[in-house]
Amino acid sequence: MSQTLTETPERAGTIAAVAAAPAVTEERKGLTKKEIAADHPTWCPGCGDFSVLALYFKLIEKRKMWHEKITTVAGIGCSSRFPYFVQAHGVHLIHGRALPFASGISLSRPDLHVFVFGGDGDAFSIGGNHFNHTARKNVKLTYCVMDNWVYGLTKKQTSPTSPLGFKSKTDMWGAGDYPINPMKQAISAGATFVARTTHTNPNHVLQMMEAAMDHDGFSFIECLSECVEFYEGAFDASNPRKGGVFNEVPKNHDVTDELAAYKLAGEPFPGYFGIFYKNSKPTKNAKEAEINKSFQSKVTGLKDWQILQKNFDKLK
Ligand SMILES: Cc1ncc(C[n+]2csc(CCOP(=O)(O)OP(=O)(O)O)c2C)c(N)n1
Ligand code: SF4
Ligand SMILES: [Mg+2]
Repeated sequence: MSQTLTETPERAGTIAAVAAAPAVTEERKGLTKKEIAADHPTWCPGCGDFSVLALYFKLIEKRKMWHEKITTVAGIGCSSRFPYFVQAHGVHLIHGRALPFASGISLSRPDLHVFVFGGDGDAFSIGGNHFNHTARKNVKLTYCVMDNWVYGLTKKQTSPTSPLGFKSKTDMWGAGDYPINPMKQAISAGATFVARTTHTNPNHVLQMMEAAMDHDGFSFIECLSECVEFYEGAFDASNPRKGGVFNEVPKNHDVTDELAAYKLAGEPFPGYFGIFYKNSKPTKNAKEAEINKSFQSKVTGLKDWQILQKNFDKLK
């Protein structure tokens, strides 16, 4: 015969002991890198994605986030393997669909800050549609695109950010399609925080991640992240250690000036690094919360099935 757990004397004893235990008053310590790191990343040695992951760990440590508050979502690609390597809640979703899934988490769990990581292919090819719509809806989450100007996982195809003339398995004679400009696209789609950084400048990446996390709205970071296997040297011109230049956004740039941000985004490579655009407008989260509140006030005291029935009745 089956017996419920509470019927056993041992279980009853445990429940009583837990109830009698004094409240834990000790302040909770932040996580260490060892506690956040999961599997060993399967990226190629030297891949830029390693730095981005290391800086995400730093952010978690610095901001004292605990396991149950960390949510990392990604699509498909080398960069999108990200959640596997973080010892916390995470989703490795289907190609290009990370943002709608992450939006659902963000809207239903206001106590979390959702981070989405992914590649240029995932973000701007198959997921291009979702990128525009999540930006315009101003869903509160941070989207960090690890842009390597190529499809890495599938071994070198032209991506939407590959420059003209880039030779790949899909463009043996060189890419002929004009690349998109992720910064321009983010600004024009309505993102309320738009920043650019590069994996070769760790302090800067962390700074951008922190600012993005603190932003109440859709925050987008384009993080250059070199694919050493299929696009070696792509970003040398932005790396002072390789003879390039790392120019920060000019101090007098007004981040609330959309047109100025757009112009900054149009500068030829290596361009500028930092926050291009930041503005404040009501988030999808705040609007939905308002709708829920007003709806709930109309159905107080009703059971779930009665609310559903009321809705169905309206459709008749
Ligand atoms: C529906 C679908 N189409 C195509 C693929 C094959 N595919 C897997 S990853 C990828 C591109 C990944 O490129 P990117 O997002 O730039 O990531 P990277 O590997 O460069 O980090 C493609 C085309 C797939 N997995 N699913
Ligand atoms: S193929 Fe490129 S993007 Fe993928 S892990 Fe290797 S270096 Fe990184
Ligand atoms: Mg890529």
